[in-house]
Amino acid sequence: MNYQRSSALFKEAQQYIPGGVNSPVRAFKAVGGTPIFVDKAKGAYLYDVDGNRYIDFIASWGPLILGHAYEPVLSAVVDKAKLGTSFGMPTAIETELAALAVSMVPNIDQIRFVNSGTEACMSAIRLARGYTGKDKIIKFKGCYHGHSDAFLIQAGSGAVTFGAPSSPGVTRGTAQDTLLADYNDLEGVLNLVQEHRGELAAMIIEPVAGNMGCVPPDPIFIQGLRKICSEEGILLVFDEVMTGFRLAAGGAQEVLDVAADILCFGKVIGGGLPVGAFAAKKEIMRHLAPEGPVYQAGTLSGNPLAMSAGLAMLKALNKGVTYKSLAEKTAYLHRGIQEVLNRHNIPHTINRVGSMISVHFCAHEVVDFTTAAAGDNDTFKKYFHGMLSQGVYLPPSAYESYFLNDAISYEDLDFTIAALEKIAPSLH
Ligand code: HOZ
Repeated sequence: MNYQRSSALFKEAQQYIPGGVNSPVRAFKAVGGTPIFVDKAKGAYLYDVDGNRYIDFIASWGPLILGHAYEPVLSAVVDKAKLGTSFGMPTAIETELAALAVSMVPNIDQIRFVNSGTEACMSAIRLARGYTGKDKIIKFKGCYHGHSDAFLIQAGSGAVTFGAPSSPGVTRGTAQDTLLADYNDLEGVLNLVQEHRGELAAMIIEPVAGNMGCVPPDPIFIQGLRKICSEEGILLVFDEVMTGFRLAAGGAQEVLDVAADILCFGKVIGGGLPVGAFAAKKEIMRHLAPEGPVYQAGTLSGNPLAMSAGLAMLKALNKGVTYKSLAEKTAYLHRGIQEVLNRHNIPHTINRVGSMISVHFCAHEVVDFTTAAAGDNDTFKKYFHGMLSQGVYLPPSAYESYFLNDAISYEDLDFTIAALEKIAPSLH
């Protein structure tokens, strides 16, 4: 494939934008080479500025569940834009989307819209602290909850990909209020809770992790967290930025049958536009300004274009048919990849939940950050570039989950599996 125009654009971008990108994972640093610059996308396919076509397995990191440039979302945004793009005043569509989200997600009465998943998680923790009057939180190693200070401690995603899981710039004071536990280690959480009894406001977790690859929770672990939080008066916060409206209409809570106290959303709830949200029962949400004292605000929050995209997306997903089809396609991909890698004797572990899946180049199970980090990154690099050269776009980091979209057809999946068959000999 020819990446000439992408290379030229990347060079120019680096002059004006740090690292040439507006979010680190995009820079391809973990896999080497030049990031491809997107020209356009439709359905399952991305087209770069050099005219190459790729089957897209990241779907803008999750939100495009029904594929790129999905018609109902497009027309909703275009129609809305003609009526004005931002007011900083209330609009009816905010309530419409809020009511629909509340009807789809278990265990919430109210929702507040913000502009990104980062904002959602940051605000959720402030609310939890304001509600409980406690300062400390527990987060899990390898989980990523956006880039606000309290979470950039042993974070996953780009933070770990670029060797800064605990970022400079986060003060010692902030860091000491974030306690760390291992994903899927209930015993470790119990010890931490005992050690800090009476100090903990919240426990925040990706109920299915997607920022150390895809890592499912052990049912005993996730149910155990619920029990500990209820017994100790700690709020359980599910970061459903990736899983919300993707794994099921009711997100991970529905799939895992575990109730959280505060839910964080992003990506999907904006149909691919910049939206985040956090939600809980009234008893908790009434502590939020202007009703209560916990402050949170934003001029672009509830932006009409973003709300219209989110509303069109959730209406489509609420019909419920997509989830079965997506899970079946993802299972088909899983089997196909597994067969090829087995045939070529390439050690691997594949994790999958619904339409989230990741391939780890190791022979052991991947259940937490330590086991995810022990994958063979050299093989991953060859795999990523090999697939890219065949027209398959995968996450450019071993620490990210793939997200399938329902525009991907079985022909696309066969093409992807055949691409892997072609490059498999080079993975040794
Ligand atoms: N943190 C995102 C994936 N987990 C990547 C965002 C981006 O680079 O667009």
